[in-house]
Amino acid sequence: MFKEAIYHRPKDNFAYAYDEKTLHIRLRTKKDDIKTVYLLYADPYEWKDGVWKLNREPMAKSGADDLFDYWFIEVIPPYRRIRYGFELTSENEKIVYTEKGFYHEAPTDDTAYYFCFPFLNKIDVFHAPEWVKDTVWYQIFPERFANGNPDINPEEALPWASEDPTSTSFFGGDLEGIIQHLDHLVDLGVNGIYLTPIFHAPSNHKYDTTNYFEIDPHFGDKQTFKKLVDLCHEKGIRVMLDAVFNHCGYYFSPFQDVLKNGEASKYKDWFHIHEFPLQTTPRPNYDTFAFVAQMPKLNTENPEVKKYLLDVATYWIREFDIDGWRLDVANEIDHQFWREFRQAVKSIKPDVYILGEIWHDAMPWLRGDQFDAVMNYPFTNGAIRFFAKNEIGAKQFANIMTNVLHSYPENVNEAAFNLLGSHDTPRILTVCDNDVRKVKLLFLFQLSFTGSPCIYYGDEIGMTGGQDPGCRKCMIWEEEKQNRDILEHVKKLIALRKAHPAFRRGKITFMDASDESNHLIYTKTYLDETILVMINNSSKEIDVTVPLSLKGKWLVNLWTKERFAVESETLRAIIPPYGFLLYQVQ
Ligand code: ARE
Repeated sequence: MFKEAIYHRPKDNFAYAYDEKTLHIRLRTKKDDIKTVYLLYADPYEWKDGVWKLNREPMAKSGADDLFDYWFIEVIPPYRRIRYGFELTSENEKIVYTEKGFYHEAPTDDTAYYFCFPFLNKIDVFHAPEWVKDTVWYQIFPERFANGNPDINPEEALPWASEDPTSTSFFGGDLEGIIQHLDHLVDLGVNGIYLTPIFHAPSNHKYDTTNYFEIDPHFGDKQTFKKLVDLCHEKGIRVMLDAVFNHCGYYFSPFQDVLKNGEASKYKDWFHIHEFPLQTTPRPNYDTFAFVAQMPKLNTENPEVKKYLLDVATYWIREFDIDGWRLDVANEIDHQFWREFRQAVKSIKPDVYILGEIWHDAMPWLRGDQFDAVMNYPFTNGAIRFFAKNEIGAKQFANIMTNVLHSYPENVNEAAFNLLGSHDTPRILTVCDNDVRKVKLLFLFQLSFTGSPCIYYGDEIGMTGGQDPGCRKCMIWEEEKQNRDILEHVKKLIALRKAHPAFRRGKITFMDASDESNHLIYTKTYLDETILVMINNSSKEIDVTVPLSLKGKWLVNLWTKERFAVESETLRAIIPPYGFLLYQVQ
C-alpha cells in the first residue's frame, strides 16, 4: 500500500457541508492501489459505558485522475459533528488512517486520534443562488455586439465590421444595440447575459474606469440601461455586470488628484504609491494591473476606498436590479474586502451571483464567505486540449475533468461558470482550426456539464479570431454570413438542457474513455433521470459497446427523438467521425 499517496484534510474539497444537514467526505489514494475504503465515524461526545463506538460505512470510488483514486461518502450526523477516520484495504494490507497517522486497529480509547468536523454551522454552508444552476449565460463585449444608436458613436468609430479590431479601435456598439437584438438571445435560449464593463472609461474594453457611477456615454445612459435590465427581466434573462475593483483608470478623479497634488493629495492612500512624484515610465512607480500605467491598483484595505467600492456594488443592484457581479482580477484583491463585499451585496439582494475572475485553483475564495463561483478556466483548458487540439487522449481528458470536479466541493461545481472562451482568449472555432465538428462536440460537452455554462457572443454563429483583440470582432448580423449550422446545434443543446434536468444538473460519471479510438462515454444522472452521452472525438467511425447493462430498458435518442427497447445483454453503438449519440434511459 502506498501510504504516501493517501491524503485527507478536513474542510475545503475534502470534508465540507453540502447542505444544512449533510457532510461530504472525500479521500485520495494512489490509483488502483486500494480495494475498499470504509469511513469510521461517530459523534465525539457519545460514549456508552466508557466505550466509543464507531460507525463503519463503505465509501464509493467517485473517480480517478492520472495519479489518484478519489473516494466519496455522504453522512448525515444526527448532532451535526463527527470525528472520523478511514479503514483502507489493499491487495495485502488493511490499515486505519486518522489525523494522527496509520494504525492496524481503529483506536477507540480517545477521539483525539481522529479527523474532526467540529460542527456543521448553517451560516458557514456554501450556498450559491439556485437560479444560476439553470442558467445559460451569454457574454457580450458591448463595443462589438451591435450599434443601436449611431448618435452616440465615438468620433473615431469605424463602420461596423469594416476591418479587424485593434487594441484601440472603436465600432460604436452600445446598450441600445443589445436591446434591439434581445430576440436573438431569446431565440438562442440563453437566460443570463454578462456584460464586460459598461461604466465611463476611455478604452474600447472599459477596464480603465473613469467613473463607476456613470454609464459610458458611448454606450448609452442610465435610462437605456434601466430599460435593458427591465426588458431582460421581462424575458426571464438575468443581467450580470463587470466589477473592476482591483484597479481604476488613469482618469479616475482620485488618481488625477494624486497626480496633481502629489503627497498632499487626500487620495494618496487610495493607491499603492512607491514614491513621489508619480511616473509612468519606464515602469509606473505605483502598483498597477500588470505593468499597465493606465490602471493604478486601488488600495482596497483603505476604509474610504472600501466604502466607495461597496457603494458602487450596492448602487447598481439597488437602483437597477442587476443580478450578478463578475469580479475582475478577483484574486489580486484582499480576501477581507471580498468578505465585506459579499455581505454588502447579499444584504440587499440575497440571490445575487458573485463570480470571481480567477484562472487558477480558487478554493480559498469558494468557502462560502466570498464568491459563488469562479470562471472555470481549468475546465476550458482541458476541453480545448482534448477536443480542439487533440493534445491529449480521451482517458487523460476524463482524468483532467475528474480532477477539476474533485478540486472543489460538489455544491461549488453546481454553480461553476464553465466557458469555452472569452474576450481574453482566442475564439473557439479558431482554436479548432475552423473544424466545425470539433466546435459542436465542445458545445455538447460544455452544455451537458454540471454548472452554469457561458457562450461568448458570436461563437454560436461561428465567428473567428485569435487572441485579444482578434477575439473582439464586430458581431455578424447578416444571416447569410452566419454559420447557421453551429447556431442550430447550440440552440438544440440549450433546449435539451432546459427540457432535461439531468442534462444540466446532477452527477457526471465517466464510464469509458479510450485513447485508441478516442471515444468518451459518460452519464449524467439527476433524481431519477439518466442521460447517456457518447462522443467520438476521432476522424474514424467507431463501433463501441455501451458500458452499461441496459437490457429491458428503453432508450430515447434525444437528438432524433427515436425510441427503442434494448433487448440484448450488450448494446453496440456506431458513431460517425466527430459524432455523438445522446440517449435518455427509460
Ligand atoms: C492589453 C493588451 C494585451 C496585453 C495587455 C498587458 O490588449 O495584448 O497583453 O494589455 O499589457 C483589459 C483589456 C485588455 C488589456 C488589459 C490591459 O481587456 O485588452 O490588455 O486590460 O490594458 C491575467 C489576470 C486576469 C486578466 C488577464 C488578462 O489574472 O485577471 O490576465 N483578465 C482581466 C479581464 C481583461 C482585462 C483585465 C483583467 C484588466 O478579463 O479583459 O484586460 O482589467 C494565465 C495567468 C492568468 C492570466 C491569464 C491570461 O492563466 O495565470 O493570471 O490572467 O493567463 O493572460
